Amino acid sequence: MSTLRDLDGSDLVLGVATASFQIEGATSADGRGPSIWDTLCRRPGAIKDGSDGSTACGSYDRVDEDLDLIRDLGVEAYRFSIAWPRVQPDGRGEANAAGLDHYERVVDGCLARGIVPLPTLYHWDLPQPLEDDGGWPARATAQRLADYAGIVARRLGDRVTWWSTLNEPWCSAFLGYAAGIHAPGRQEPAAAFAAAHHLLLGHALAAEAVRAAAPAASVGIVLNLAPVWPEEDAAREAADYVDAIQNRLWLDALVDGSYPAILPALHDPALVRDGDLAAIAGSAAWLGINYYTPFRIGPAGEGAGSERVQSPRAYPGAPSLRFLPREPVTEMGWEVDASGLEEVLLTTSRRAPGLPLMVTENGSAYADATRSADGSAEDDDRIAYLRDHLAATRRARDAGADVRAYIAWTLLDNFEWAEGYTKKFGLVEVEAGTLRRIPKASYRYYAGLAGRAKR
Ligand code: GCO
Repeated sequence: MSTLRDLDGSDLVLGVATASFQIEGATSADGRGPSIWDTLCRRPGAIKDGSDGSTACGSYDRVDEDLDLIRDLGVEAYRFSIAWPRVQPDGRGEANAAGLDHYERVVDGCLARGIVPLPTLYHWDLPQPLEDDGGWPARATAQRLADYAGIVARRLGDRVTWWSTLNEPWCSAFLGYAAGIHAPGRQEPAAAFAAAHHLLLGHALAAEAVRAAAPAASVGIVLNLAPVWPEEDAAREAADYVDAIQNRLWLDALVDGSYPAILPALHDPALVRDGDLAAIAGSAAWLGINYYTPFRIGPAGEGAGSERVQSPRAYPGAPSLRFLPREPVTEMGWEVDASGLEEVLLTTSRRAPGLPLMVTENGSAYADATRSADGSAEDDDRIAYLRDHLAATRRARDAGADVRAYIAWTLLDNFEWAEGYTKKFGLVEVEAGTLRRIPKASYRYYAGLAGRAKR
């Protein structure tokens, strides 16, 4: 057994990430309750290919096979998420032992292979009964998250050091409750701002609950931050507003205990109560950054902007705007520009001095049409993306950003939310029907880098 490395910053640790709903399948096994994503998948038209998460990669029943793939890749960290509805099928009350057992197998399987486990407590699979009671716009959901976090930390806190509470709360709040593209698929701008605040409050309460159960724990949060670049002067105001919702809302609250003045909904004392911001400030011991693309903003005008980059409805209250990605773009329509990652790491390290950073997700969707003689994908474009973004991460580190880890998204081609199975981000292909894992050229490339990093 290799020895476990701590993420102490002495070198950049490489890893891979997944998320529960995207890979597990087995959505009714061992007492799992329904989540808001199971519900959204049944809504006609919500998922591009009409698919759902009931099979996904079948990872719930393939823990050892997947962890062996990670071990053979040679990386040192595995970021995965814990499905709340497996641990608390109703989102409250007693723990479901079988659900906790599953994640104990994942954690112990990591440790046995010398891999640092990096669990995320909430990657979007809210138990449906909590949505029925109001979801994230309801303040009580924040306390539910803390109760659930305490349950998990009491079981796994002796073996896990680095925890994250939420994955990309911007998506939960603004894609879930404003744009309505993600679960629960509501289009209620006021509810989205309430959700944003309760997610942050929930993070703060959950972090406290984890630390109470596991005093040595380092509890962070994972944000999808993006540089926002106005394409012309006329777009400055819109770009500033997008930046406020995408980036400043979260960082201002976590670092200073304030919300941007430009977002009046977050200055309502009925929503943001005395003491809330004081609890949120300083509640993250590290920050995870998920980066895929910069946002170039143009003013409304001739020609449709790219709705595929981001829906303007996800920025309620913004002056009218368009997203204007430049070529080259990935299959998601997202511009490829590694300098955006370097910029976001450097600006965040200045904005949040003293907080270690991790690149908790970064990756690319491509069609993988080119095949080698043995049938495996020759995904040169994904290799180039990985190479350039890893280099950008190292440049930011060399320039002084305290970046501890680079975690590639993602191990397996999986359920890509509203895009269903139509977008492939994996280093490993999952054959439809058999669920056989077939490593791509990018897996072999990353394995080469991981081997070199350890020497
Ligand atoms: C995310 C998501 C991933 C997505 C990835 C590509 O946190 O945004 O964690 O689940 O699959 O970002 O869209």
